[in-house]
Amino acid sequence: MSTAAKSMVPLDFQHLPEEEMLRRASELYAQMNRRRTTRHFSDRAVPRELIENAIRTAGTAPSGAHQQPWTFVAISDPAIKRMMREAAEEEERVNYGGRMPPEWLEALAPLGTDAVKEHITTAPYVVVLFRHVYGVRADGTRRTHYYSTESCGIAAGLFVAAIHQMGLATLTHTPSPMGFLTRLLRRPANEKPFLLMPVGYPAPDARVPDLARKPLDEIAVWFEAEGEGEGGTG
Ligand code: IYR
Repeated sequence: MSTAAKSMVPLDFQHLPEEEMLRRASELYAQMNRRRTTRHFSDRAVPRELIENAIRTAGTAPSGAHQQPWTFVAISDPAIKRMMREAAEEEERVNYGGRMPPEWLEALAPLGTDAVKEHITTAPYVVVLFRHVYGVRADGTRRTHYYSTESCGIAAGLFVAAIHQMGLATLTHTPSPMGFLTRLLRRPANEKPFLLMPVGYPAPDARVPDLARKPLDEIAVWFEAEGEGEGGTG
């Protein structure tokens, strides 16, 4: 075991019986497989504590050199949400009006998206994840960040899972370009907008595209010793 780390503490790890492991694994899969991205939100209020917990969960993500290169900005102020929506829609009108090539528009057609971003003002919370492209030391000098994109991707995944698990809905929205978020939310120069996520209850009449997920055999490849791996339930 490496002894290079300055201070190490014992790992707090819970060993479970295999049956229990299988039960938890399949329950989480079933629960996550019920998650859908929706663009139709209700304006019903959401307690701030729920958002706080989702951000705490996202903040448990592993990160390059444990630099935790993320800031979550949670907006419920209607005036700021309105400004965000206006700026996002301005960019998206350009995107849908020709900045996105035909192939991209074709790929999006089944999702039914357009330049109208009502979810930004309807959802009670909008959470914007900012990626710290580099760090800033106390003396103002820059500190290199490692794998900040991967780290923020993982944190975003945990956030999405947490929101779903608590019984709320979210949408991973990437208005492009996102520079207006830096200005509107007054973030420092080392932070780049990564993802915008409205959070709330789905609208009572929320609709989603009729999509299917790839089955396991299309997303997984195995290298195993002869005779291994036949115990799975497919
Ligand atoms: N940013 C645009 C377009 C868009 C792009 C992808 I890739 C999507 O999966 C969905 C939308 C928008 O938000 O409408």
